[in-house]
Amino acid sequence: MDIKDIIKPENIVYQKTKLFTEKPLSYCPGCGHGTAHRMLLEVLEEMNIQDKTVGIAPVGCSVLAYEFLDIDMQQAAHGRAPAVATAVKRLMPDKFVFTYQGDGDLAAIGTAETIHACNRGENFTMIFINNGIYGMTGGQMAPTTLPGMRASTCPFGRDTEIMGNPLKITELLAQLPGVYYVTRQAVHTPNAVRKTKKALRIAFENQKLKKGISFVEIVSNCNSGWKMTPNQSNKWMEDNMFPFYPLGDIKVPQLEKV
Ligand SMILES: Cc1ncc(C[n+]2csc(CCOP(=O)(O)OP(=O)(O)O)c2C)c(N)n1
Ligand code: SF4
Repeated sequence: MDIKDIIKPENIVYQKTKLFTEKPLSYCPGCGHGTAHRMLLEVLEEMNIQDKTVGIAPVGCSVLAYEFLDIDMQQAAHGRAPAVATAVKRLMPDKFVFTYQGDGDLAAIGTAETIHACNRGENFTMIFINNGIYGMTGGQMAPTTLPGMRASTCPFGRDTEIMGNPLKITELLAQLPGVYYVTRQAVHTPNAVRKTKKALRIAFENQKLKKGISFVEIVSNCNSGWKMTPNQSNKWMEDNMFPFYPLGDIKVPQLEKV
């Protein structure tokens, strides 16, 4: 039987969103970045806001996000995405603006930009991919590296006596008055993917209502940096990352009286 006889429109139940470009993703097989991209694009498509959205790409493995997402994108220097997003949103308030950043980008190099944009209550969406290390540059320790977790700059595991404690930046940001909605999700199982998509939808709906920062952390794997197979890394993430970074909503707005 010819493949064309199988792939008929009526047989297709799931396919690549048209908001992905034709560029093959540069991520390692098994990495959560690609799934996170897809969920983001599905939400933009379902809200029909793809022509009104500007994404700010980071430095890190997702530096090339502008090659993969077929929407308007601006690349920012490492850690500066929230500052660039502030300018874009203020100059074009009718646009939907989001940042997409790793933990090295958002919680280390861009700590100041992150905290101040959140504290000011800028009206955009922040997507934070936390894989516990600096993926792109070879798996160095990040502020998010767990106690005892191995990284290329702490090959015997993070010793908090010497290297300090991990930073739960998401909980910290939730304390700030300019931050409206904070949630921590994952993309390693179909159920987790569904919840992430719902969270991203809420975040963009909040932006429509001009509510301030909506912050979606996605705890993710870096199977290459962790030196594991994709399956091992997902299991390791469940056993080690989730107890320290529990999934679920952290700050949910109270229902407003109508
Ligand atoms: C100011 C600055 N410092 C350091 C670097 C080098 N650098 C590029 S990517 C990267 C790590 C990125 O890690 P992360 O943000 O966690 O993203 P991931 O690759 O894990 O997705 C670093 C340190 C840089 N480009 N600019
Ligand atoms: S190095 Fe890690 S974060 Fe980067 S693409 Fe590979 S698995 Fe993903």
